[in-house]
Amino acid sequence: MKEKQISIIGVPIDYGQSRRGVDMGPSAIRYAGVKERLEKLSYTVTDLGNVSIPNRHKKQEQMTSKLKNLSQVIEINESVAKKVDHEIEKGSFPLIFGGDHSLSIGTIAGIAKHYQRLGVIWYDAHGDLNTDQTSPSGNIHGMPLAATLGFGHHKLTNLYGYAPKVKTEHVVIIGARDLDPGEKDFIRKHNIKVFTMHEIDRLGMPQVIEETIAYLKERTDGVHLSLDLDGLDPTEAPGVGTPVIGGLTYRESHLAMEMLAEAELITSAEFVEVNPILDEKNKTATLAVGLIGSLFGETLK
Ligand code: B3U
Ligand code: MN
Ligand code: MN
Repeated sequence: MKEKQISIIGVPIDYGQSRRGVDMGPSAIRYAGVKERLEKLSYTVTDLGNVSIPNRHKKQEQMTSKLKNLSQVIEINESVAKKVDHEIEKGSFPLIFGGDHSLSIGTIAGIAKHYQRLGVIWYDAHGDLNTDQTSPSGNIHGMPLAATLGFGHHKLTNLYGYAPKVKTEHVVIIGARDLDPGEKDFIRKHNIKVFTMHEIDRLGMPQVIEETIAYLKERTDGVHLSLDLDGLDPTEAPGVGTPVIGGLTYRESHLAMEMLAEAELITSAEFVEVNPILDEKNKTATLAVGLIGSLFGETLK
């Protein structure tokens, strides 16, 4: 990591999906000692607290579209974008904790305006490439990557006043194993670079990350890591809303983070979908903090 300043931003959003408890993810990650862990690596860490979340009871969503809680998701992500934008302006590395994955619409909106060609690594069991047309659930956490690439509901794609944020050829998905039919069509049509579990099993994580680094290094001028904890296997990360069997291991994931640290590729990052209510003794948040340590060079120092 080139920046020695890290700004932590919590986004306790749960409006992008249907299971309660993911709003406590940022607290769980803080409780697992993330700030101290990074300070030990001699970073200056500022915890900016949480972005404020509109009350569920005060503001009942009228179902104007099939997207669930659209107005709340928009409102929250506008403030996420603003906050992240401001921290990059100050020269700090934004490190965001979720909350459900719909928050990426806001983080990437705030980040991408600082780059000509922002790259994104999407570490996830899912593609999050649904649109309002293809979504089987209406849950916006299944749509943030599509929205970032300029596809889907115009209020999502145009968040923070511009679209698209990222080009389809600047994305690498790692760990996918639960893709909907519309997402598979999207991947084929736009030729998105995806390492499914099939490819990871065949090639091994070292080659997958080497290829990812080479691919993004030659095309992009900054890389955002969006890590959904459900990319990992549910035995190691049980505290997630939509676990999918057959995921990435603890060791593969640490190796991935260490290789990214060595390559000095990552310019912003988020760790999302931690749900402490579904967890076992804060195992998933503790795992997230371990991965953050590796991403910031713990094993190199
Ligand atoms: N693809 C499904 C399920 C899903 C997406 N992201 C998560 N689950 N975490 C959907 O609802 O779009
Ligand atoms: Mn996701
Ligand atoms: Mn996921």
